[in-house]
Amino acid sequence: MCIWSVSKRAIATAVCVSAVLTACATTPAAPSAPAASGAGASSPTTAPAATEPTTAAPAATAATGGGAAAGAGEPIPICFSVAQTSNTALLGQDQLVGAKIAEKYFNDKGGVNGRPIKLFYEDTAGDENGAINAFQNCINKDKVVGIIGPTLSQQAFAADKVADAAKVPVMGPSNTAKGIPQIGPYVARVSAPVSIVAPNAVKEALKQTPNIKNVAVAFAQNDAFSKSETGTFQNAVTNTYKLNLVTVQTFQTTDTDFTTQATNIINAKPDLVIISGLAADGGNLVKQLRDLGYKGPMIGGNGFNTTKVFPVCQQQCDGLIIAQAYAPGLDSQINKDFIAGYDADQKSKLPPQLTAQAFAAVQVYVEALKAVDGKSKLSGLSLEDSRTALNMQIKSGATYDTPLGVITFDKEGEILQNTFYVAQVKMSSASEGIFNIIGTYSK
Ligand code: 1QQ
Repeated sequence: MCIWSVSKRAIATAVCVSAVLTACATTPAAPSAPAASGAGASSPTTAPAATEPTTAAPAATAATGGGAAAGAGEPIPICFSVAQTSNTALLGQDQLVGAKIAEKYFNDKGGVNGRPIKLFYEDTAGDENGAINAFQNCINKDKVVGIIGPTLSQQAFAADKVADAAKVPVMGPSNTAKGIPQIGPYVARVSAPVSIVAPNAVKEALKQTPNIKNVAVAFAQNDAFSKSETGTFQNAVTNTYKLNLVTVQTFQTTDTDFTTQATNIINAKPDLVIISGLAADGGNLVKQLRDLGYKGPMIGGNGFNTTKVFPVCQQQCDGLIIAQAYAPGLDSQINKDFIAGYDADQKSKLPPQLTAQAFAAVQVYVEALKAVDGKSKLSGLSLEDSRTALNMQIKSGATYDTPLGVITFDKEGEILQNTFYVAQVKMSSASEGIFNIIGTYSK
């Protein structure tokens, strides 16, 4: 259903209603749920420069004492370590909002069996060294029971190893590349892999434009997630849908001029363009492709899953198709509570995917810690034992009713999630738009 049912009507703002209704006239209806996610954005096209030092911190060592083991009434320390600075902050800002809403929400509900949680916000900036430094602060300075972060898979492949070696649980809030849970036994993720989520976007594009034959692909070759995602997209194009891959263009996440790639793509005369990059680079490529005259359908990968991309590609974001792991219309109490928290904080009832995944990551830690504490009081466990017990609990097969739906984790820490979505961007101005849900895929 594209139009809100009565129970969902409360989550449509006036500006979004008109955009959704316009989109309804031109796009197929989603089978069930949600109409749209992500309200307008007003951020600049580039995030502030990194301010955190990137020099290597001392090697991680397993901290002893304090932390979760401290007095029964004391807060339980958890690290929320994502990109607050650098271009990656376009994505990290969404995550911080979700974490802050969750921290307040779960503490208002009594925290972990009466003990509040305290989130330590360590900035990873946008690269591997930033993430390693931040994780070392979490482990050795903040002495947390577990870490949520980092923003990028590219960072996770470096920093998660540090946490794993120190036997500190890591929950990836947005790491979607192949191989993340396999980094080590203390790693898990709440962000479903691109290998499952991304192909739905190709299916939706073919539904809208059945005569697509020739496909151009572009990806950021210095980014692990983008390389993983383009592999999935290229496999869907050539093997699943037997389409022609007419050109594969590469770029760097730091690029701003995409004249060469856009020209090469247009010269290859594709019926569909698929881009795997991050928000700033990917958004600029979309804009420059349109500016140079490409008029056909476009798919953006998970790096576009933020309203912060709207001021980058501006009106030219319109029509972009993006697979998502969250939709605001999910009809559950926890999702309604999450949306109410988002509305109170952001004055919008359409939280984006990264915000929902961050909330879910905090929720999983709170509920897993409650279960651990129920078996043997955290205040009686050493910090090391608390970390190990938290990790074991996450991988025990327990389920969590989150805004992403009911989820669980396999023994390797891979999320098992049932429902995914495909959205299409509908811009209402040069900087404001919504993700209008056009497809729902349940396993
Ligand atoms: C990854 C991603 C990013 C684009 C999410 C913010 O999926 O790095 O794995």
